[in-house]
Amino acid sequence: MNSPWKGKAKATNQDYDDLRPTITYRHLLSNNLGVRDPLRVVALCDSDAFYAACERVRLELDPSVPIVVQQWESLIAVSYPAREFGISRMDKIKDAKKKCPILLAVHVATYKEGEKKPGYWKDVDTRTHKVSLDLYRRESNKIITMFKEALPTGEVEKASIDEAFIDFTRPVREKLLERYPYLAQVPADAPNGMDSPLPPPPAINWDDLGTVLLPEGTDSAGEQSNVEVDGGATWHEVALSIAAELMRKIREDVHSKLGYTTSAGIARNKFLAKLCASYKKPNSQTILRNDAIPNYLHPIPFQKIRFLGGKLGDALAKEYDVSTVGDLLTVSLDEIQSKFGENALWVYEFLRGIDRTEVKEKSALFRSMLASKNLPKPITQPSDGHQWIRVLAAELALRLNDARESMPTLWPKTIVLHARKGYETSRSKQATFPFVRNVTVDVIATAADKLWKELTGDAKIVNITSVQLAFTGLEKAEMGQKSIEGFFTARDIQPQTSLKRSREEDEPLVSLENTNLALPKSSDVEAVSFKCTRCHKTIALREGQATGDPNEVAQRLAMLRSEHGDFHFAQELANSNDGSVPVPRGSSPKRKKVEPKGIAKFFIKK
Ligand code: DCP
Ligand code: CA
Repeated sequence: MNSPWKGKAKATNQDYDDLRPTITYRHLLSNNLGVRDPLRVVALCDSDAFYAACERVRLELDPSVPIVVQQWESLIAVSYPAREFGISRMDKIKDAKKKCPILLAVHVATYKEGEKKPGYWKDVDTRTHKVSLDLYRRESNKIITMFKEALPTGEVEKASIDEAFIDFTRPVREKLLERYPYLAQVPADAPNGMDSPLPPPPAINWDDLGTVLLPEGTDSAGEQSNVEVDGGATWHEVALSIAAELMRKIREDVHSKLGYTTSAGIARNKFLAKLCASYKKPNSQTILRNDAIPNYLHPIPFQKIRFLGGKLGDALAKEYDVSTVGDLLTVSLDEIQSKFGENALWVYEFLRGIDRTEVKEKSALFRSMLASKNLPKPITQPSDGHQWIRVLAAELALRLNDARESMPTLWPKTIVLHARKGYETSRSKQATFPFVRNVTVDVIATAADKLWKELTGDAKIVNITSVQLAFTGLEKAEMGQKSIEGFFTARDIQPQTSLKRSREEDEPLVSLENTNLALPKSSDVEAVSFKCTRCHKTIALREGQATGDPNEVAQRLAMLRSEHGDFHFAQELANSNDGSVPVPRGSSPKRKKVEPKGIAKFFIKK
C-alpha cells in the first residue's frame, strides 16, 4: 500500500496507532469505559432538506415535488427534487422559479401582530411579520424522541435543529453479548484472564448497511460486501456494523412514521461521525472504519472542518501555508501548543481523528428561550414597541406551552428584553418572572411592556433596530407539600384582571410582591426549592423562609436561585484558563468581561 504520507517526512502511521486496538474481555465486560472505550461507536444523524421536508409532510405532498422554503426573498431550504433543477440555498426565489417553473415555494410560517399562532399568510412582509420556526422545532423533537425510544441505553444529544449525535456504544455492546454469548465468559485457559484478547471476530456482512469507507480512499457502495483489507475485520468493525444495523432501522422507522429521510455517519467518535454523515446524501448512511480514517481525513481541506474554519483555520493556513489535514500532520504538538496555547491539543487530535468529547444529552433546562426580530424599519416612537413585543410574546408563549407538555412545571424564572439602538451595543432589562400556570401572550407581553418602558425611559424618539425577548433560567419548579396535580387544579390567574393596565405606571417591574401575576392564591402550592441543573443539588429555602405569602416565598426562591447561579459563574470563571466562560444571563453589572487567551481568541464573534 502506498504511504498516505508521501512527501511529508515527519508524519507517520504512529499518529493513528490505535486504529486496530486489541479488544480484551475487560474492555468488553467493563461497564464504564467512557470516551476511551475501544469499542466506542457514535453516529450523527441529520435530516435531509429539513425545513423543506417539514413543509412537504405538513402539506402531505408527494416526495418528488420540487419544494423550497423561502424566508422573505431568500431560500432557506431546498428539497432534493428541487436541487435537481440546479437550485441551491444561494438562489433568490425569483431565480429559483426561473430554474424550475413548477417549483413550489412555501414561505416559512410567521407571527403577525394580533394573531396568537404563527400561520401561512398571504401578505408576509418583514416589516410586519416575524418568522416562526415552531413547526420545525416540533418535528425535530418528534425525531429525537424516536431516537431515544429506540435506544433506551443509548445517549442522544441534539446537535442542531435537524441533527443529533447518538452514542451506540452500550446498545451495541448488548447486541454483541446477545449474538456472541461466548464473549460473556472469560475462557478458563485465557492466558491473561480478563486482559486476554477476545477470539477473532466473525466475518461481517456489510450488505445494506450503507456506504463503507475503505482504507484505499474508495467506498464500497455498489460493490461486493465483505471487503477485507489488512487481515480481516476487528471487533470494532463488528461494533460499527451493529450500530449501522440499528441506525438503519431507526432511520427507516423515522421515514415510515414521520415521513423524513435522514443521512447518518457512523464512526468511532463525534468528530468523525459528523464528518462522514454528509458523504452521501440524501437518505443514506456512511460507515467510517478505523483503518479508513487516515485516508479519509488526509485530503480534506482543514478549513472545511467545523472549528477549523474561521479565524483559527485562517491562522493555520497562513502560518504553515498548507490546506489539507494531511499537510498539517507534520506540525508537532509542541509547535501547535506554542503558537495556539495549551488548549490547542484538540486541534492536534482532531487532525488525527481523535475526539474524546462525550455524547451527552443537554438538559432542556439549560436552555433559555429567545424570540428575536431585526427590524427593517426601526422603531422610532417608543409606543410602537408594543406591537413587536406582542409578536415576540406570542412566540415565547407558544414555545413555553409546547415545552410544558412534557414538563408541566417548567418555570422561566427571568424574562429579559434586549433592544439594539442603531449601531450601539444592545441594552437589556430583566425581571423575575413568577410561576404562572397559564402563560398567555398577555401575561408575557405585559411583563415585557414594563421592561420596554424601563428601557426606553422618557425618550420621545428612539431608534431601535432589533428587539429580543427571552426567558432564561428555565427550571422545573419543585412543589412543596401537595402534589403537582393539586397545583394544577388551582385556579388560573386572569391576566386581564390581575394586571390592571391603568396601574402600570405605579407598579414596579413584574415584581412578585406588587402584582397578582404570581402564584395562584393557594398556600400549598409554593415552590420551596429548585434543582440546580449544574451541580444537580436541590437548593431549598431555609425553614423560616419557606412559609408565608406565596409571592414572597417565590421571590426569596428567585433570589436564592440567582445567588446560586452567580456562585457557579464565579467558580467557572476561576476555573477557566481560556476565558471561555458561559455567556452570562441577562446583563448583570457584576460580571466582568474576560479577555480570551490562547486558542479562545480565535472564537470571538466580531
Ligand atoms: N437553515 C437555515 N439557514 C441556513 C442553513 C440552514 O435556515 N443558512 C435551516 C434550514 C434547513 C435546516 O436549517 O432545512 C437544516 O440545515 P442543513 O444545513 O442541515 O440543511 P438541510 O437540512 O436543508 O439540507 P441537507 O439535506 O443538506 O442537510
Ligand atoms: Ca440537514
